[in-house]
Formats: sequence, structure tokens, C-alpha cells
Amino acid sequence: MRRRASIRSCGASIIGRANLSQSTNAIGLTVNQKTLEKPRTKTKPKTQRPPLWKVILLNDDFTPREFVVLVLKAVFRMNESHAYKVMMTAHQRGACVIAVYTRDVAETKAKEATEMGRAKGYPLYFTTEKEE
Ligand code: TYC
Repeated sequence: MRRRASIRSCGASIIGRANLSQSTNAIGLTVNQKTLEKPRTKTKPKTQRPPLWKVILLNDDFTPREFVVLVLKAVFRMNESHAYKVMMTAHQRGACVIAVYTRDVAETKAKEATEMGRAKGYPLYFTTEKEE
């Protein structure tokens, strides 16, 4: 009986470099061997972070302090003492960065908070600014 052997490359792909070596096996066939080496350089996948936007609270002379605190608690999920400190900072310094979010969230919250004041006839104002 005559057998014909057909040896084909399996086409496996190699990441990094490979050294080819040839040897003869027990039944006289030539065997190609690939020795894998570790790649010398690593490529780090880059994940982009979205830019952040600051929400800024501006002071005015008319909005009651308690109302500013109420808005900070409702829209920016602050507790009483944090909201009070933030309100006092804006009151004393003229403005205060109160939080950072992605652009959409920052703008939506600033509008919502400003609108709460407007609905009551107060000039309370929140603005946004891109963080450097
Ligand atoms: N200055 C206001 C007052 O004395 C209170 C206030 C604080 C208003 C902070 C706005 O962002 C503000 N009634």
C-alpha cells in the first residue's frame, strides 16, 4: 500500500517575532519549528477620557441664602453642610466652582438650577466652563 503524505502549513498567525528552525524527525521528515519570542515593545491601548466642565455658582444680592442651599441640595445632590459651605463661598468670594461633569451633564444641571431661581423671580445664576 502506498500512502502519500501532504504536509501543509496550518497558517497560524504569530504575534511578535518567530525564529524558524529546521530539524529531521524520527521517520525522516523535515520539521519546521517556530519558536515564539516576546515582542520587544508593548503597545498600550489609549482610552480617551471626555473633557470635564465646571459648574460655577455666581453670587447675587437678592437670592435668599436658604434658597441657594435648597437648589444645591436638589440639583447637585449635596448634603446640608456641604451646600451651606458652597453657598457661603460664593457669597463671600463672588463665585464658587461647585462640581465637574461631562459637558452635557454640567450644562443640563446649570440650566435646571438657574431655572429654579428664575421660577421664583430670583437672579440666581449657574454657568459652565471647560476645565483645562
Ligand atoms: N448673597 C445672597 C444674599 O446675601 C446669597 C447668595 C449666596 C446668593 C450665594 C447667591 O450664589 C449665591 N442673600
